[in-house]
Amino acid sequence: MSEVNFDGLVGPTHNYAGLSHGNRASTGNAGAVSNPKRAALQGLAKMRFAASLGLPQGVLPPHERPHGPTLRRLGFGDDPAVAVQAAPAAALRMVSSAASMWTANAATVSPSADTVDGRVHFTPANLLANAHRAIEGEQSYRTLNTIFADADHFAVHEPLPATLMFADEGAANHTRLHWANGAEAIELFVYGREGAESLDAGGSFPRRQTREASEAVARLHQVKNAVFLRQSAEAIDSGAFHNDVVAVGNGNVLLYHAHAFDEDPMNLLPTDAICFVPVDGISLDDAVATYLFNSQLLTLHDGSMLLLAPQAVAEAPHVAREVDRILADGSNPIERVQYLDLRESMRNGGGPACLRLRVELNDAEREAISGNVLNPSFDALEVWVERHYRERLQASDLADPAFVRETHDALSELTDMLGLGDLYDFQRTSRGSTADGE
Ligand code: SUG
Repeated sequence: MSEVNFDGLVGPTHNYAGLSHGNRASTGNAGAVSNPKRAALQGLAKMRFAASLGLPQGVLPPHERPHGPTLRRLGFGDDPAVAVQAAPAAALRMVSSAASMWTANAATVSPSADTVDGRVHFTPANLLANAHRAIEGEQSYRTLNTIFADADHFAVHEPLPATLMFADEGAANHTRLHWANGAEAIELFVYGREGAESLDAGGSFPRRQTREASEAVARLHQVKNAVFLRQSAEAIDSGAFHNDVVAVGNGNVLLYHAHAFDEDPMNLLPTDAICFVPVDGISLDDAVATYLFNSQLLTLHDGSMLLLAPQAVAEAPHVAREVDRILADGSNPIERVQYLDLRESMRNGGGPACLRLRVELNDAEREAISGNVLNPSFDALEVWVERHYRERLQASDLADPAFVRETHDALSELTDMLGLGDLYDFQRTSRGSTADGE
């Protein structure tokens, strides 16, 4: 089995709308002018770097934005290019967000080695805590069903019921730890509140994921070995709206801020098998400001691990020193760090690890993938971005019908390039099929 990272392509509508209460970067950059082209190219550079290490790299297409189905359901009519002129600014921001780029929130994935029926299971996240993200589940379900269509190998479940009791944020709150050459594994499900608690559970910021949602996903996936752990209130109130802002696991290594969890993970996970790397040399505020723990932890071919970290870590000397300490510490396999500039998308509060959905696959499963999404041509994708993306985008542009047509043209060309057929609602309706196509 090997891990394939499916990175989300940053969509052409990438903008700073300040939509995520509790996500400090998102609210702090509200109203700034964005550069979608640069954001997409920075994301592609990350994919290229991972591929240059000899690691399999996949890509997931952005969602249709503005989201035609939501505009239609809200009474703005069938044609998104007309609807954007009638929709008020707040509705437009909601249906135009490019947040689907953060594919760590697209779904939770359990590899076949972990599941009773021996299939890879996917549950698209319902992302209920934020209106602009709650519209993603439907498209994520369709996209994953298109790519992982082979029912002998894959099971794509529907998103959990759309109630706050089952609010689910996907793989950002899920880590698979494994050892003994993959023969032993635990899936760690992290949640922020009990379903019966209010969204902020008496704290400052929303607790996006419920224990009930995590348990339902583990049940649906028939996970043989699942552990449930609550995020600390302190971490969420410092701006760690997802656990992957304060912890990252890979192989048998769990790297985490010492105050990430409500309970010491050493109490719940096998201490003889897992290499715990708690970090208490930096504050939660520093962790959130630099996104150190939102690094990707990658296993290289020699078995050592590389931390693919945001540039902001390198620029904060005391945080970078903490990284040097981790690298120098011979009791963990993390040996290298690579800093990458993902600033454009990070200004919305999503770092390197948010941009990727990890799917561990064996050879037969890899063969069973549909579409040209695995190891695509990064050259061709860059050319596509250069041709279609704007370098400046601000709120008023979202109401421009020409911009809607521009994004549709870009997305149609992309689905052709990736061999994904009519993936989007606007493609299905314009070709005369029903909204759901089936
Ligand atoms: O859900 N930001 C995303 C960032 C998601 C990061 N993902 C992980 N940690 N895995 C969010 O808060 C901001 C959109 C805006 O403000 O325009 C936003 O949706």
